[in-house]
Amino acid sequence: MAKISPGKMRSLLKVYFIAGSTNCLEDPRVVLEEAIRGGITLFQYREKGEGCLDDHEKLELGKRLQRICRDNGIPFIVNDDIELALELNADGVHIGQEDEDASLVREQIGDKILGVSVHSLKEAEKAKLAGADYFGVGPIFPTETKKDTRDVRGTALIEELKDFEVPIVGIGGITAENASLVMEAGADGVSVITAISQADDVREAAAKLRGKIIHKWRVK
Ligand code: TZP
Ligand code: MG
Repeated sequence: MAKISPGKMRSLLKVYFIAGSTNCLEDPRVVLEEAIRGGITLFQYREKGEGCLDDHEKLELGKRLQRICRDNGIPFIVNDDIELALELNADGVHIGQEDEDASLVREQIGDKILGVSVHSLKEAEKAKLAGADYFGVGPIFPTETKKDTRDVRGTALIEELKDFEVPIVGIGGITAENASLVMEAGADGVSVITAISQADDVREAAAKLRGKIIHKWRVK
């Protein structure tokens, strides 16, 4: 697989759904299927938080969610766990600043998609040099999902990173109501956990978010 082009990456980032078993109100497989029906463009398997699955169970759920993504043409990204990503032959990996060094991860994953969370211009420069395919920027708005986040920064960093030529996705407290602010600041897409995984109607929530994005920023 050749390295993803920035244009293709930008189109995949539009409605980026992130979830693991602890985020979902029902079977994560059902949630993912419904989210796909609603029009998500990319999925990240993030098995974290109190009561999350480990080892074999984490691998098994990953396989099942990856199968659903494959059957529906949605690329499957693994959060943090490089070993799991390689074992599953996932489409990519997303890492934070507390995880392994991005250059080392790039060496291990070859041409797979590499997403890196950045919180400053300096971190962004380093991630770009390491070969990041996209930046995750956040938390944009307050979030209950991740307790150890950096300070809420609004869209300021997205605006600063606009001319970096690396696709950008916003994260943290994003909903259908505030997604336009993230896009207007210059992001290529929005990534959400709660807005989709905890919705009464997952499909409708994903479709509503997609509707806000493609209203102005058409998915290619
Ligand atoms: N990184 C920064 S904020 C966040 C992560 C993983 C959580 C986003 O979750 P939500 O529920 O969409 O606010
Ligand atoms: Mg991490």
